[in-house]
Amino acid sequence: KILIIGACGQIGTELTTKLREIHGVNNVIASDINTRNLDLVNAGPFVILDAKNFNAIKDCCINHNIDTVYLMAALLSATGEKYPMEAWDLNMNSLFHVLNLAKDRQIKKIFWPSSIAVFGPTTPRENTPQHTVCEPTTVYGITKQVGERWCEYYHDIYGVDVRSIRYPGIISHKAMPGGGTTDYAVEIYHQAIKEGKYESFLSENTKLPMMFMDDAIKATTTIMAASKDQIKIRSSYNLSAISFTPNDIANSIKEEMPEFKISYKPDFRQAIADSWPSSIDDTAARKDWNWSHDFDLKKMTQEMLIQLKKKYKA
Ligand code: VAH
Repeated sequence: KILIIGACGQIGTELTTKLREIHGVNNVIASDINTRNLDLVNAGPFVILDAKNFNAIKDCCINHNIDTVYLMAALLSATGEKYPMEAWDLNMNSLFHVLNLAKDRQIKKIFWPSSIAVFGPTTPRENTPQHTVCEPTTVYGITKQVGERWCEYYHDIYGVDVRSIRYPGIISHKAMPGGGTTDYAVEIYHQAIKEGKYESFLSENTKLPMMFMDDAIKATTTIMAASKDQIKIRSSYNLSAISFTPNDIANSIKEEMPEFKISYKPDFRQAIADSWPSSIDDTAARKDWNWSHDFDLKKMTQEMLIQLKKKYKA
């Protein structure tokens, strides 16, 4: 059976739904530190689980006959800068717990998300290669860079089947993101519907790698369904779909809502965004396990506005 740790988060929420569609509701145990998403809690098996508690995770895996874990709990880039030691504690110890359970053969397979945050100001910014300089300047990015090193080590030394992808910024309408730097690209759609305007905390020409949630979920289920010999990279795969600036996303909204207005007031997250690449080379993922994205900016904007109009008009 499958355990999702951090199931109530932005990705966890949609990953849980998709995995239940694929594997059957009762074969996917959702878990989080609290019951902040009641729809999810009531949609299938759910347990309260602290990702920092090794014995709690181990007992959960034994009690529910878990063989695969998706570890989706983490403090993201903006929150990590406010609470560095908490971000290190949660992001690293939760990973060690599941890696050690796999080393002890308590579980068989792990998915662990990395991020474009592993790259830093000295990384080539355009079409960032799979293997390149990674000198992250955020706590979150440091935890993801070190986490990748440990994933590769546990695979090479202990034969642990852990798989990982470097998510770009992810845009979705079902669950809000929590404390990221790319969150502006989610908030803008909500504000467009509610207020017809949005004040962006990133400057208008801040180009970042982004992806619609459906593509992120597709990549996650695809890499986990691939055969072991297809997975050539055991640190984490670059993954890419679209790259855009706040100005680009505002223009794509104006095509659907001509009266929409955007303004700019960069805050502390601008420095985080400036340390990240503008676009990513994901040739390896496309070659090794047939990755391809479906949503471009126009299609994503249309889908986001349709779904959010339903949500706010409901
Ligand atoms: C963040 N959404 O902003 C996350 C992600 C690449 C960005 O890691 O921190």
